[in-house]
Order: sequence, then C-alpha cells, then structure tokens
Amino acid sequence: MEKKSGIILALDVKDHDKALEIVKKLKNLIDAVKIGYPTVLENSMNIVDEISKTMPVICDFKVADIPNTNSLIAESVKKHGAEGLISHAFTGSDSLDAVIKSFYPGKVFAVVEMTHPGAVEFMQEVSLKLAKMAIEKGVSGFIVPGTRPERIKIYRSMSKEILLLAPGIGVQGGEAKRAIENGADYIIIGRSIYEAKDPVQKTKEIIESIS
Ligand code: 3DU
Repeated sequence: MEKKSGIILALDVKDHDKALEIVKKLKNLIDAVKIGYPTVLENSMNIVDEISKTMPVICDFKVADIPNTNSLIAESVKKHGAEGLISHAFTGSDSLDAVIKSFYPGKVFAVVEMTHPGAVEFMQEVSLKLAKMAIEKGVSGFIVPGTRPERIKIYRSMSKEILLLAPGIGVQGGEAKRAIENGADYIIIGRSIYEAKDPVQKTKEIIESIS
C-alpha cells in the first residue's frame, strides 16, 4: 500500500455497480479501499477479489474471536486478495497473534480505540494497554480515532514506525488536517466522499486540505 494521497476510501456502498463505479472514479486519488460487512454481506467476497485486482483492499471485519476462529477468518480473507485486515485487539494477545500469523504477509491493523462516543465508556480505559500489546505482537498499524486528534498524538508517541489509520473524518466530525498533524499516516473517509455530489472534486478538496 504505497502512500500517495494518504486517503483510504471506506466503501460502505452496498450496490455492486455503484461501488465499482466509485472506485473507478477515485482510483488515482486514493491509496486503498476499505471494505466491510455492509458491502460484503450484500455482494459476497467476490467484490474483494474484483477490487483487489485494481488496487489495495483492506478488509474491515474487526475480527474478534478465539484464536482458532480468527485464524480461519484470516486465511479466508487472504485468499480473496486483500492486502490488509482490521482486527480487534481487546480479545487479547493470543487472538490477535492468530490473525497476524494467519494473514501473513498481509498487514493487520488493530482497532485500539473507536471514534464514536460509546468508545469512551469502556474501550478508552484499556486502549493504551491494547496498543502496547499490539505493537509487541507485531501489527502493521492501529485504527485510531479521527474524532479525537489528541488521542492520535498519544498513539503516535508510542511508536514512530506504526501506521496510524484514522477514520471518523467528515460526517463523524473529525478533521483531516488535525488527524494528520497529530500523527495519522492515513485518513479513512466514507460518506463524505461517496455521498458527495462530486466525489472526485470532494476527494481533491480533502487532499488539498492536508497537503
Ligand atoms: O463515517 P464514514 O462514513 O466516513 O465511515 C467511516 C468508516 O470507518 C466506516 O466504515 C466505519 O465502520 C469505520 N470505522 C469507524 O468509523 C470508526 C472506527 O473506530 C473504526 C472503523
């Protein structure tokens, strides 16, 4: 996943043709496409195969099971050409380790703290511990909250090398520039782009705002 614009498109678009159309339009402006349950449940994993042929895909399945099940999931995702896989970290080091080993040489990104208000109820309390464990286990990066740039700064201070991917930009209230200034390597953006009147123009504006 070569870094050019620093933008990852969250493709939560259920309609197959619309999803592919938007990827085609934005292909040269974005570094990767993140695909999650909404798109895969409607289209099967075939859509991951299709898009992976044209550009890097990160599967956002927030894997969160026992080690054996996690391995089975990661092996299957790998077969469909995804370069990245998002896993939860709260299930513990053995579960995360299973994802990393089974998805290798693909990149695993651990969710350490989510963007929504509910994430501060339980998750934030243990998030730095999760991050420390995830670094020790050898993840490629973290999913960090673009809605809380001050938290991104803390995760950045834990490691210079770890990739920080920040969703929560735009509709959820986060600002692209602030996420980047506080240490995010990539910003993950969905609705602000794919629901825009002109997604190409919108993406160009976001790129402009962070460059
Ligand atoms: O809010 P948006 O439409 O820009 O989409 C954000 C995407 O990132 C969406 O797929 C969501 O499931 C994912 N995500 C978060 O928004 C927050 C997280 O903490 C983790 C993933």
